[in-house]
Amino acid sequence: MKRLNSQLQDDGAPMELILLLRTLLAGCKEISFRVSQGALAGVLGSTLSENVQGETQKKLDVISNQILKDILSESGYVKAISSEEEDDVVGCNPNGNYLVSFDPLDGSSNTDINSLIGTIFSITHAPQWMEPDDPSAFLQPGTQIVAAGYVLYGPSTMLALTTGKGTHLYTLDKTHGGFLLTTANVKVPVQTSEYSINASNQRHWLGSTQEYIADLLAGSEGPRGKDFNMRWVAAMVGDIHRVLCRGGIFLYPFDNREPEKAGKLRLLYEANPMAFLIEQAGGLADTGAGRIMEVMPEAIHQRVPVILGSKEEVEACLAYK
Ligand code: AFP
Repeated sequence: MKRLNSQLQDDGAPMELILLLRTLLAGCKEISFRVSQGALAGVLGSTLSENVQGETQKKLDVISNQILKDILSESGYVKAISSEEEDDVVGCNPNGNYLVSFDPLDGSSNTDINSLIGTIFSITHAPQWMEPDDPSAFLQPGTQIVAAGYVLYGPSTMLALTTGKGTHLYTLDKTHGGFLLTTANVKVPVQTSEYSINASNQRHWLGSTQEYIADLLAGSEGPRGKDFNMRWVAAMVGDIHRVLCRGGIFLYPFDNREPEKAGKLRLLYEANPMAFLIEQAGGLADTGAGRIMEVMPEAIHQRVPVILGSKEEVEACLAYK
């Protein structure tokens, strides 16, 4: 099986980006080990602190964030990082050529129930004009991303990665610590009968979302003329991995609980990297008002509504106004 380096070289990735990705993934391998230790290593449960999102931090959130912050800041390749777990950007090497945004442990509400969690990351070029702690440099649309992916800490540790030449899936061979290519150029089926949404928020959705989901629920007796199935992992990495592997539509749409927040998911380190992976696999990724990757960020923790997955199903959803 092909190793990660070989695929990245075939895709024309510059050597410095390959070295940065290897560094980031070395951190993810350590996170994979810490996660696998679970209760044996005393890493479960919550801390007494909240992050900038107002969420109680899990011990593994803090551990994962520190691992990535340390390994990236020491690498020399990175000018600054932005993390879900950091209020502000963290300046690294003033001469670094890349910016890295990441959610160190997505789905952390799943840590204490041994369910799916993962790391999501997005890499852009660092503008030469920026000071290392200048957040404005991160306010680039998703179309500027040079590499994006996630590492899923599941029964096997898997990497989904794109550098703009397709989306490839790799599996960590823990015998020698390498990520081996297990699916090249994965493609999202254009049609699906599977949707993914937290249905407990139904009363808060916009009317168009309520109508769309109601028609899915009506199944073969309704206007769609076929039955649908539903899945919700409560970890974006798990739901998106399923969509990449067998199709589907994933929605975390705008809802009225906190109208000042456009949705729950964060643009820089959740929505954009997943949108890049899905688009490179032939799917669509939209906010409901336009392509996710064309949103011009206004803040590093900005949230956006997310509707992404199988092309024809996303188009069907967007037709509800
Ligand atoms: P946590 O990391 O706080 O568990 O949030 C995970 C997440 O950002 C995303 O991965 C899930 O799709 C979504 O939130 C789940 O949200 P609900 O808990 O509202 O279903």
